[in-house]
Amino acid sequence: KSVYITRTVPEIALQHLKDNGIEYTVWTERRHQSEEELIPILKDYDAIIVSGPLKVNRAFLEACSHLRIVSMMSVGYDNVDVAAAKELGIAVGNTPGVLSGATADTAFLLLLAASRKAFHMHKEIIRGNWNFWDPTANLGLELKGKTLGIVGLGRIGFELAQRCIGAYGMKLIYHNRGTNEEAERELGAVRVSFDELLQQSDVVSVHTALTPETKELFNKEAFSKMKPNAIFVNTARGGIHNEADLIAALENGTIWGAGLDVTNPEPMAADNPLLNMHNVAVLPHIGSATIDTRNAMAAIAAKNVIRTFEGKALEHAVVENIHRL
Ligand code: 8YV
Repeated sequence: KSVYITRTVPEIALQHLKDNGIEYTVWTERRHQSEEELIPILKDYDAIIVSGPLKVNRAFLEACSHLRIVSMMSVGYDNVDVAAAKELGIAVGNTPGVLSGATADTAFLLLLAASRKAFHMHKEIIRGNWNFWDPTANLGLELKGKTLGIVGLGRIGFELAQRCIGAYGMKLIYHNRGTNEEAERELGAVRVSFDELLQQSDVVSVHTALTPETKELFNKEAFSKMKPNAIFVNTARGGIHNEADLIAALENGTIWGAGLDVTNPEPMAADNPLLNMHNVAVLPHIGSATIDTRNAMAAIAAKNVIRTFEGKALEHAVVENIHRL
């Protein structure tokens, strides 16, 4: 049994595979392998551990139908055709839960950075522009008692809300398909329509998956319904906002600021106008990038492979292993 790993992963994943007598190959070059390039290679493998933007679509899965599992080292699986995997009997695993705290921290960091223009100020010092100030310069916004609106309130949103409530006593409203009873009970969350959320929130943070329904959900129309003092935070997927519309909304003062860990496309070009805006904080998709969290994700991704080969149910299944013993 052998596994192909599309990028360098924490050692713990390799250790788990070794301990279970599973051979592996890790692609260590610092470039993304295309789907076409991978298909002929994968004929010799029974499993793949995926991190990054590989398009695991129907054509890819059909060409690699000898794979028994696509093990995502991520919570997101928007790049995987789940229906096709199911039809072809290929399991799909992911790594939810363990990355919620780190991702919520990233959203909180971006929110604070955008509200106080921190990244811009930092660049100003480096540019040699800290020559003078007056009491009306460099002013940001405070978060105390304001309203946090979460679109897609699940585990990550819950942890962000805990931070915002604990630090600033923020009120929590959310827009989900269903009710999040735990958040209503423990955090006093109130479920509202998407439009109500846009109109009432001082901070709008996105934590939903990228799906056909959420693709470019944040467009010109949505931004126009937000408060002029609102901050938009996206740590989910860049495809959920329309980037040209976001840039226009920030330039026109339709909204006040933005904190982005995800962009569209990724990587972002160095001349993107978002990088030179006062009230915008951008990070290069580091939501889950802590040593602890990436170790935990790597361990689950490896265990999902091992469990598939053992004929057992996955630790975390998007599509369950049908060859269970
Ligand atoms: C990482 C992520 O970018 O979990 C996700 O959905 O986007 C992130 O954790 C990455 O996929 C790590 O491999």
